[in-house]
This record gives sequence, C-alpha cells and structure tokens, in this order.
Amino acid sequence: MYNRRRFLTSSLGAGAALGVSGLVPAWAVSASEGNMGIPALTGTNFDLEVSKFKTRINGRVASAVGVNGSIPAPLIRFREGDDITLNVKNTLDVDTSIHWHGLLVPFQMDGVPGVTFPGIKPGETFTYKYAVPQNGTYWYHSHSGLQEQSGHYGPIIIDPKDADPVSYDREYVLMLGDWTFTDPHRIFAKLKKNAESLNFNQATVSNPKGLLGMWGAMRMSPNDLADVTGETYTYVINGHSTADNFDMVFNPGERVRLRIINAAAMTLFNVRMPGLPMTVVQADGLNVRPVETDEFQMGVAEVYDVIVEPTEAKPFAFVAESIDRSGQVVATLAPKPGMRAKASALRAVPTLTMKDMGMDHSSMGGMDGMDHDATTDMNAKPSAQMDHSKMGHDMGAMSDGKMGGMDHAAPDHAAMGHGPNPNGPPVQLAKMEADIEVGPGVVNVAAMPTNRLDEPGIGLSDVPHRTLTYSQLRSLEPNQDTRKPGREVVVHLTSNMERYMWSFDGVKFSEVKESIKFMEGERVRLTMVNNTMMPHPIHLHGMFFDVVIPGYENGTHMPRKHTIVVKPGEKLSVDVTAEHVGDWAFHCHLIYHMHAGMMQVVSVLPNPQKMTPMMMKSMPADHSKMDHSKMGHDNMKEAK
Ligand SMILES: [Cu+2]
Repeated sequence: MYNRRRFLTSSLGAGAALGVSGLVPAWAVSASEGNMGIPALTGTNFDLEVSKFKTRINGRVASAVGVNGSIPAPLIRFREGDDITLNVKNTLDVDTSIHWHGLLVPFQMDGVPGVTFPGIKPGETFTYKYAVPQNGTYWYHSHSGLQEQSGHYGPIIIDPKDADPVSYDREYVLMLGDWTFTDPHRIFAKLKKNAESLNFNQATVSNPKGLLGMWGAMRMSPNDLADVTGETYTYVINGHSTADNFDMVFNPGERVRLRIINAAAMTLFNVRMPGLPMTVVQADGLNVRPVETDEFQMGVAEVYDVIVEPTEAKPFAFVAESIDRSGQVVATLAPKPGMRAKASALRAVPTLTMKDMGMDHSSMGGMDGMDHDATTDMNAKPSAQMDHSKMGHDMGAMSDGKMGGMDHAAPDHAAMGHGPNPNGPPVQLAKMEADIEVGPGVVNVAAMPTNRLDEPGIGLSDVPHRTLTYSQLRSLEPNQDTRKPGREVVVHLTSNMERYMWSFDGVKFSEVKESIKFMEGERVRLTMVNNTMMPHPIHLHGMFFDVVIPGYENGTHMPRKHTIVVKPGEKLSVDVTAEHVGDWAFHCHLIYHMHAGMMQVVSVLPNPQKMTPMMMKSMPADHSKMDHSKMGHDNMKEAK
C-alpha cells in the first residue's frame, strides 16, 4: 500500500529537526530528515531513473511514467553555485529527457530533444552537469512526448549561498497536478477528433450572428475555459487527491513557507487558503517584494512561494481549484497530523465576459469574416530558408537519430565569456512583426488587444477578497539590466480550434521555417498578442522575462518570470536580455497546445563583434538541419 503513514512520520521528524530556523542549513539535512511528504535527494550527485511504474492515486491503481518510482519525482535539493551532476537513466522503451525548468544552464544541458540534445534513448544514461547562479523554488519535467502528463515531474529547491531574505520556521513543497487514468495519447487524439467532427456550418446557420452560435462555432460556451476538465482529471497535490488528504503540520505562530509549483499538464489553478492570508515572497524562483493576498491564479509551470502565519490551532484548507471550476484538490495545514480541513464547496462556474473570451473588440476581432474555405496560403508568407523536407516531420519518420550538424560537446560557453555587452556597438536588427491574417491556422485575429496585467486571473474579478495581479509584483533585488530594449519582436498566439491547431504566428512548430533570432548581449522587447480565446502560459527557456508593467516601463525592480500567462485578447510585453548563446525552446506550457504546434525556438547568436575564428566554429545549431523527428510533437497533416 502507498504508505502515507511513513511520509507523515518523516515529515514530523523534519518538523522537529527544523523547528527553529537556522539551526541546520537546509542543504545539509539528510534525505530522510528533509522529507516534506515527498521523497528528497540532497547533495551534488544525483541518480535518477526514468521508468514506468504502478502507483496509487485517489485509491486507484495508476500506471505512471516518472522518476525513481514516485509522483511527484523526488525533490532535488542543492546549493546555489554548486557543481551538480545528474545521471539520468532511461529504462523506458521510448526516448525520454529532463528539462530543468527555470534553471539557467548551458543550452546543451537544457534537455529539449531535437533542440538542445538528441534525447535519452532506451537503456541509455545521460549525464547532466552544471552550476547555476540562482536560488529558489524550481522544478523539472520530461520534454519528450506527453510523459509529463503521466507523472514525469518533480520539484527543485536551490538553497541560497548567502542568507535567505525570506525567513521561515517550516516549509512544504506543494506540486499541483492533473492526473488522468486515460492514456494521454488518447486524450490528444480525442481533442483532434472532436475538433474535426464539429459541424461549423450548422452552428452558424442556426444562429448566424448570435453569440451562442459563435461560441458553438468556437467549440466553447460562456463557461468554457479548459480543453480538458475535471471529468478527465483527478487534481492532485504531491500525487494526493482530496480524498488522500495531503496534510502538513505547523505550530501556531510559526511562519510556514509553501513552495507551490503548478506541474499540471493542462490546468491553470486558482489557489487560496480560506481564513489565512498568503504573503507572496517569490515568483518563479526569484524573490519579490512581499505582497499579501487571498487568492491567485497559477498558469501551468508557474511557481509561487508564499508565507502563511496561522496563529489559531485549527486545520486550514489549501485549495487548488481548476480555472473552469470543474474540479479542485484540497490539502490540509493543521496543528496535528491526520487532521482534515473542511473542504470548501466547489465555487460556481464564473460567467465569463466577452473580454475573458478574447472578444472585447469592436470588430469582434475579425470573427465576422471567419471563412473556413479561406484560401490564404500561410506557407507563402514566411521567409522560407529552412528545408523541412529533411526534418522527418511525418509522424514516426525518424532520421538517423543524430542532430545533424550540431556538435553538442564542442561549445565551451564559460570560456567564451558570454554575457551582456552594454559597451559593444548597438545591434541593429529590424523590428520583427509577423503579419497575421485569418487563414487555416488562424481563425481569430484580435483587432484591439489590450494589456491585462492589472487584472487577476480569468474568472477572479468578482471574488469577495484580494487577488494577485502581475502588476503588483516587484523584484526584490534591483534588475541587473536596465537598458531600454533595442528592438521589439512581436509574436502572435494563434489557433484554429476546430482543428485543434495551436501555433505562433499561424505556423505550427513542425512547419516553422526559421527560428527567432536574438543577438548575444542584446536587450529585446518581446511582445505577445493572444489572438485566441484561452489563456496561454508562455515559457522561454534560458532567460527570464522582465515583465513590462504599464506605468512602470522603465522601473528598476521589474518582476522577472520564466513563465507568463497571456490572457485571451491580451497584448503584453516582456524585456529579455539575451545573455546565453544557444537554442532555447519557446512554447505554451499547456502540453497539448505545445504538442499541437504552439512552439518555436529562440536562437541567441554569438555577437560577431566578440567572435574569434575558434568561436565561429561553435556557433549554435544551424536550423536548416534541425531534426524535428526527435521532438515528439504532433506532425499530423491537417485534414482538409
Ligand atoms: Cu496554449
């Protein structure tokens, strides 16, 4: 049996050992003592094994794909700046990988098959080695196929080298997940199929201009905000459903740090602890000026650390409710083990506004002109410099398995002294903006996208308590790079939901001709326009987004994030310093959106001003030789 009792005992032990903060540095605590309800590994050398295994979720036997036989995978804990070695053995019969989400590692260690390395083959062990200049709460997960949905995710805590500005007496990691007993590939096939079987014409003919027809046409209702709902998912915290009741203990008056990671495949969560204010102290692993709030929405892959200070000796509920309120998971924070907080009832489904649906536009964002026989040839537009015929896009078509032309061992970035180059000549590159028109991959074009950073998450505008907005966040530490961006790159988030097509700039990843180019050392403004009716948590590997908050454009404490939710109909900007040369994945973190094609690669090119012939040799990948077959995304030809 899945042994809750054992976990409980060890988490009590941890409580006793760490009852007074600072007695023992957290990184020095042994695995058993450091247990917070999930298995933990500490040190500098880690052995991880990716396998298929049986576990128990919500009382049912579940077939998982994960690391070291647990969901979540073990907590990996190490210290800022330490040289880390992680040996990852693949015992699956398919390729796997581990991506260290938010960690600033050399790109060869970033773990994205087909972009930064060839993936880890069955039976093979891949050794990751790196040291990172950061601390905080992060996580790791597979970047191969749909493995993440099956449990291949785990938390990372990097303890600060120096004093932690956040003081706390006790800590817990809470990994939110959306478990399914259905094979993820079946879910994806179903999403594709339902989309195609929709009779668009009938819906519009019966109610040509009416909203219901329009929503029907978009496969959405005014209540619909998630592709996959609580009917399919069992929402979990550290692998435990509400029935399993993951419980955490505290002593009244303690400062309890909760490290909350949304490791779901598809679910944005609303997080709250009724009766207990939460003070946000970290966002995506980076310290922020403390903000007290009562509820916040977490996009997939986002991380928030909060401090709570319960003074009453009673159980408190930790509630993670899915954005569409089709389900929730409740954990307990209580003065004694084994207690169960009263779970608040699932709240009523919020009535979404036209703005929430991404349609608060005078022209309906081009929907009037929706024409599904559109003959616009999207392929005629982009600069066609890459030859995808070589990339093996057809499902299952594998090339020789090597990344053509990429030499993964060669570049020594440490020796190349990469870094921002504020003194170098300004990089002159034209503003890049894709022309977006309605076409096969783009059903909707937001005519008047608006900045929504000062709004809470979708559906939270009228809750009777405080809610967190991105615009409230400020970095605790001053920003390292306060230069104004030299240019702007605009990326459109696009879809054709009837065909379950998701893309950037109307081109799904398998058909992308060219990566987005940043120049080493440059400061770029990345502007994202969401032309779809769903929120997308967008993640860029290898660098952080400095969020451009209206009214605080040139602030010195811009909040920095690795993942940001772009709301429906929203246009927002982030400034990025392209510090680390390499190829970096850029994608929506909703796994089926990424799988369907909402992904790109950002290539940070070495600054030619600083290049020697030796360096020229180790330029990042030539994308004309990029091997898409390794990436495991959906390459199916769209049905006509
Ligand atoms: Cu998405």
